Amino acid sequence: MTRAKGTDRDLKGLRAEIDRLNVGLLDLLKERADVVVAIARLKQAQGLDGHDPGREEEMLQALQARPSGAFGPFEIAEVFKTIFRTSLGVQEKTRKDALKVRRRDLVGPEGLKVGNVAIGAGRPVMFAGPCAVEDEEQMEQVAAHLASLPVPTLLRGGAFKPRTNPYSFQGLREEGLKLLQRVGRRHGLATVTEVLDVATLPLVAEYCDMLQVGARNMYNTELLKALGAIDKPVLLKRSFSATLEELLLSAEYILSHGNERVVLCERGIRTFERATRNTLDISAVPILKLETSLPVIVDLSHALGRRDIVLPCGRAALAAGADGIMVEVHMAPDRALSDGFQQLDLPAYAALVEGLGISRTPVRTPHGR
Ligand code: PRE
Ligand code: MN
Repeated sequence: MTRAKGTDRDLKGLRAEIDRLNVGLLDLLKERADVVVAIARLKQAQGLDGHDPGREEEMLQALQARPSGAFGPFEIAEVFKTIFRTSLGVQEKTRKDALKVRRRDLVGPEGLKVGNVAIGAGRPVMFAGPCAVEDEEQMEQVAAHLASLPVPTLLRGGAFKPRTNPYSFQGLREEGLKLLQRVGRRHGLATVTEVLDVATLPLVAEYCDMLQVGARNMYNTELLKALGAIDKPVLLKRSFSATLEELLLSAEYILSHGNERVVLCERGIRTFERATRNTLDISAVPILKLETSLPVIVDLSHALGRRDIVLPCGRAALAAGADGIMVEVHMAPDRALSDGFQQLDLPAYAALVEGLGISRTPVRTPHGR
């Protein structure tokens, strides 16, 4: 009895000693992690990889060569391999935190201005217009209708069209750019159009207010770098096979080359589902908002590829925190030269705007900032 009590007391005392050592070890591990962060920053600045198996092996051998009593080479390897593995996590977090795209101050409360429209200022914005710029009459009719509605709107329209089929209509090119600019100005609408490559970038930038990088070009790093060097806002669409991390890194290309005026666009990803053209990833909106302060919009037309569900999906996008909605509009979709099946006619567009309630939406505090 007396002996057992004594053992209890010894055990308690020893455990107290372990508790003290645990705290000491943890403090040392934290101190070590701080040094790993400093090393990670240095390596990143030099473009070096975080993982260095050679260095790990060297450290392990040096540690295992020390006399260590009950804590033999095997135990040393077990513990330090775990420490090295956690270092990789620390390095990855350091790399992510250093990205410009993750800054919380990229867009202030006044939003990102394109012409007279403020994107991400608390009131959703419409990006509307035909899939492709076709002729003066088409652009005039669509633009006049858009301008007649009481919502902040940018006029979209493709002049260079990246079509899947090389025999499909490829766009009016420079003539289309001029037309888009002329009609946009006539109706006081800022314009957005797609740029396909570095070669045509100066031409496209000359005529439009915002440049769109299409889903097919999200991985075109040379184009992204070139867009970083110009003084025009960029609408960056997510590729149909891109993770959100990849989309953010594409944005980082533009930001790191000097242009911080970027808007991200979710436009559906490819899945096995065939009921829609792509699968609208609503979760992309709040996730992107957590990761970056860049505005985020949703392209309903290319995500869905059908007209009958644009309103509920548009409402979902806005409820998820989207700063705007893109939708294709044509006065006669059946006669459209591209994507006719998904374009809204003028009354359907007016009904969508009404249904989304944007004209009544009061200015609110932007989500996630
Ligand atoms: C460290 C981290 C990861 C590498 O694989 C090797 C070593 C470590 O934890 O000690 C530090 C580090 O990045 C380095 O020494 O280069
Ligand atoms: Mn289209």
